[in-house]
Amino acid sequence: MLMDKDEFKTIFVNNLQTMFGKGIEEASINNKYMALSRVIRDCISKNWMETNKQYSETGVKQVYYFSMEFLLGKALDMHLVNGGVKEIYREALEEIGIDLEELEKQESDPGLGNGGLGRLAACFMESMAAVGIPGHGCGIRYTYGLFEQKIVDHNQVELPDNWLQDGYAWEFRKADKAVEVKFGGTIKSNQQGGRWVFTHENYEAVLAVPYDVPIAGYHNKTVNTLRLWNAESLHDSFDFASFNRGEYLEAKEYRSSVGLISKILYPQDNFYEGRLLRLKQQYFFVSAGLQSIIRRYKKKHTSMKQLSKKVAVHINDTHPAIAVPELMRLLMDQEGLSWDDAWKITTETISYTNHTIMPEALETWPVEMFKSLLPRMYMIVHEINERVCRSFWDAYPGDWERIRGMAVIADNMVHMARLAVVGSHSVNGVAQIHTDILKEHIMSSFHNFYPKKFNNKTNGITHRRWLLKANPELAAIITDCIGANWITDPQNLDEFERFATDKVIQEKVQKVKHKNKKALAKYIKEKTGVTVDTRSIFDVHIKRIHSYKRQILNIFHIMDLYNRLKENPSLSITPRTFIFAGKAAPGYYIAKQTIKLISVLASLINKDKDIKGKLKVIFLENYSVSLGELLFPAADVSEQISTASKEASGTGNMKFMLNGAVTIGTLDGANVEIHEAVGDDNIFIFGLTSQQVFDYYIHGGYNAWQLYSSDIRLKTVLEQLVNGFLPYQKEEFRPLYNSLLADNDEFFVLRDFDAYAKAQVELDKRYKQKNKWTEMSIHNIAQAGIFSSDRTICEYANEIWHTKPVVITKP
Ligand code: DL6
Repeated sequence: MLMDKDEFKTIFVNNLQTMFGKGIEEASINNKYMALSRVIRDCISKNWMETNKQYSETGVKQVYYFSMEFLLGKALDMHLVNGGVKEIYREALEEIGIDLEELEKQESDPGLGNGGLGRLAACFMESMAAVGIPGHGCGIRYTYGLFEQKIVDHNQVELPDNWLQDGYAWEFRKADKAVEVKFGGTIKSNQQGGRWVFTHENYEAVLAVPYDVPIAGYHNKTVNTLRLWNAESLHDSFDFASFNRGEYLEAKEYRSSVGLISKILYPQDNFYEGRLLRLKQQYFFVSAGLQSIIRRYKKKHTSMKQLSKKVAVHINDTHPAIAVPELMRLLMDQEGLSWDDAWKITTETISYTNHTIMPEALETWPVEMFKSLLPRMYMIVHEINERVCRSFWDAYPGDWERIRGMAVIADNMVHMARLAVVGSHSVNGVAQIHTDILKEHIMSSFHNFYPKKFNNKTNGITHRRWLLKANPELAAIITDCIGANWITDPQNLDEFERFATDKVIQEKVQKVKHKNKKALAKYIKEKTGVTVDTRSIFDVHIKRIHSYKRQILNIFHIMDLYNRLKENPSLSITPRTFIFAGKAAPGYYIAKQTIKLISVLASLINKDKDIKGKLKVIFLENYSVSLGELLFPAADVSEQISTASKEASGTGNMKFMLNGAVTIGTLDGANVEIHEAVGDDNIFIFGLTSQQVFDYYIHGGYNAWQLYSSDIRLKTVLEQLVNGFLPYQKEEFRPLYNSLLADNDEFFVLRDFDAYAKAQVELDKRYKQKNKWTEMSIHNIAQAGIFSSDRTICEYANEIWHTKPVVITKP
């Protein structure tokens, strides 16, 4: 990076001239943003080339992280922070009358992911570069990211997210690295020289063009690559032949159908919808990615047999599981290897992470669809299935039911999780409890058969984005107390523990929290018109809207609190601002109703003078990485209240604790490990355990009606959903009401209500002791180090990928 202010200014001004033909006076804010990005891009490019050169020269093993989603967030500020130039550039720009923050607002926030899974992939990319792991991403360059959410008349409305509209400053189109991906058609096989040769005929070919995004490390020279593939027509130039034959219109149609492949991100989180286009997207980026990996590998190696020593392919959930048969195809059909050699290399190269136990998220494809879209893939999957079923049979002779539950093809469906398990050498869950559930319940037969494959890698977040960048003033306090080592070695954050009872530090931490709350309050006012009390508890529930995440439990507690305040306006509670944000999948009716309920409730509560401003409810629209960066630093309370066993890990919980918010949560996902890290006194744990939840599922005995009838608070709030209490059409929330009573409350909201309400009373009491609360807050920050994705990435590197950090030396 350029460290000299004057040199920076000269290059910046020069960029304005060469890129836009303008001087500072005439240039628009966007011109200035682009010129600044170019300065950084050019600096990074030098390190990028050098990184690739050194990777190639040393022949170090490369990791490729295959993911359908990378929820990156904005890049400019992160580059400035990681490059250590933010203050220098801010000052330099100020000297020429430019406000850096105004330029930062110009950047679009690429929403190429739905939630936790995509954001995890982005944190991993940042950590790999920071730690020095030669790790690259492989994904899709969606023209439209996750929809933009607006709330209109209490309803979620989805608008397209045209994030590429003004261009994306951080991508490099590499047309010369394009590859062809084939769909449909037929496979002809014949024997040549004693081996089977397969030829693909009458297929539809699509051109996959990579757009590379540099991922730079923190204060080092490593720049890894995130390669996003764009689908293009093979014949983009005017096709005179087809025009002459009168087929021009058809050709145009082909072009638009090809473009569709990388056009949209499917907006479901933890939910699988078996669309043909989705399967096409999966094969498209996996095939393109693997082809380019093999092409690169072959530049240095003549035998494919060393592939797993030089390359690790990691698949982020089952979405890229087609990598198993595709790598087999490339090794056998293209490279001429035998089945056995190809299988050994494939399984040694690929590893798989499972991110959910929700049955509705498990991917299975109808055999007919799979076979006609990907005929060669089907042949290979069929053969894999035959072979693994034979080995299952040897282990469990006669146990048909078990084998049916493990077969890759069963009941006329291709089971992608099973394909991922059999085709990889490592299968991991994302928090200890989740891995245990995989081993003991969801994948117990596989665990029994392949005990050594299963392992846990608890998720993490990049503390550089989520603390150093998002909450710079808290970061500065920490650095003043314990030095800056925590930035590269986050476990050092635990040294901050000894300041937990230091009154001076407590006061500083309180001041920063209050400042962050003021910034959020300002944003809330701008967006919703509601004034919130910055001395109230900021109780924040931000994540996808999903029944298992139980936003409804939070809402019921708010309704009950409101009822009690109406009955007794002088009730002694600490004023509370309940803040929600999150998107609902467009076709997920109950989730959309949940948003509507929050919004309607907010309109009722926020204008009720009787409760003297003690309660406010806010729904912030369009939750994104950028909005998260405003919300986490301002939160006092982190709501992590999913039904135990359902949330694989959660990562929002880690972002909150890192910023000093205290968790109220169930023993689910990584909450369990957060609880272990901070101890009973620094977290509010309540509710059913996952064992109790499983007991209900297995033995029955849950009766929502009984809970409704025996708890007057529950009876009241449930009736308020349907008796005209809410300022909306009376029957609007009947389906929600029915899901809790007629359908017997699948996620145990009623069962956990009492425990949740009690935990909230305890929380309120503790918040009143200001310094005690801050002490809790500091404990949380100090124990957040183990939840850094640097730790997670090192575990993946050591235990799964078997690769080591590399120090990139000066060009
Ligand atoms: O592992 C990242 C993230 C976890 O933190 C969440 O708990 C989990 O719900 C999420 N899983 C998915 C699964 N989607 N699919 N398939 O998003 O992963």
